[in-house]
Amino acid sequence: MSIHLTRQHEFAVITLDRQEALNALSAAVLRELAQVFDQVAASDARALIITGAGPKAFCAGADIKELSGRSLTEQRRDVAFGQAVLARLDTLPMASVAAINGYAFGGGLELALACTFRIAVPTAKMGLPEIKLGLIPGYGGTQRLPRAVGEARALEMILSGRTVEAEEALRIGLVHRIADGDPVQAAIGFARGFSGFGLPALRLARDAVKRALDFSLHEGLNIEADLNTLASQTQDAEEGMSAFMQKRKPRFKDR
Ligand code: DAK
Repeated sequence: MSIHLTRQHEFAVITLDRQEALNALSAAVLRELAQVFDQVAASDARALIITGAGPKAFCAGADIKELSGRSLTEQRRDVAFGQAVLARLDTLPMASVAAINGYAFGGGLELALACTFRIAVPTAKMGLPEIKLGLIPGYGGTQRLPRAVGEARALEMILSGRTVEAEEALRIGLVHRIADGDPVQAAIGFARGFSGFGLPALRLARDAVKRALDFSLHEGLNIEADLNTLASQTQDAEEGMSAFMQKRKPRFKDR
């Protein structure tokens, strides 16, 4: 197994562990990841942390050794499968945090971009270098990077394939924080900033924001109105507002 699923306190932690290939995403790893996401979805974890094993890499991308020599149909099928696996992160009941502990290139950065949040160690190096291989990103990079950092910066990063260091990544909004110490512990600390709230409201808020750029402002506002209405019907909303009025801490039950 190249993927380990563990529990740290109330959090699920996925560790990519193919250190001999800098945790590159082979087809087998992607299949394992899909299964592990299902396990996380069925668990009571308050958030998911994803990291890489070893001192060097979060994930050095798709496994380059597997990328050539396949038919058009096979390539198209595989790229669609990889996209679907990463898109699953948006449908998990809980938010996800990429704890970027080293290199995050190509598919590795795309995995991090598919997470709700990203935290990087000060020495992390990130980029979408596919252009140097005569390729372009295939696991969502051309779509999620501009949503994170804007079209101008995304075009520059993708067309040059250049490496971005942690400080720049923070400045341009590619990562949310730089880890002070162990990246998984930093990600857990970050997740504690939201993990006590009710999962339904967290999920609805994430969905509303994630869908914002897919629609016009008018349509987006309609989506927000619908999701806001859904949130207002939960028991957690009842509890949150009662607790406020009774000047006590709310006890959310994820209902
Ligand atoms: N795939 C396979 N093996 C990799 C790898 C990768 N992405 N990255 C590193 N490795 C392997 C190396 O080959 C080496 O193995 P051995 O030669 O020792 O057997 C081992 O990991 C250690 O790597 P290095 O010796 O190179 O380590 P360094 O510290 O010197 O350099 C590095 C670290 C991260 C700078 C370097 O390894 C590197 O540049 N790696 C490649 C990074 C990269 O270009 N990543 C983007 C991959 S492209 C598609 C689906 C998806 C995609 C495209 C198409 N379809 C289904 C159509 C997406 C593509 C990508 O993600």
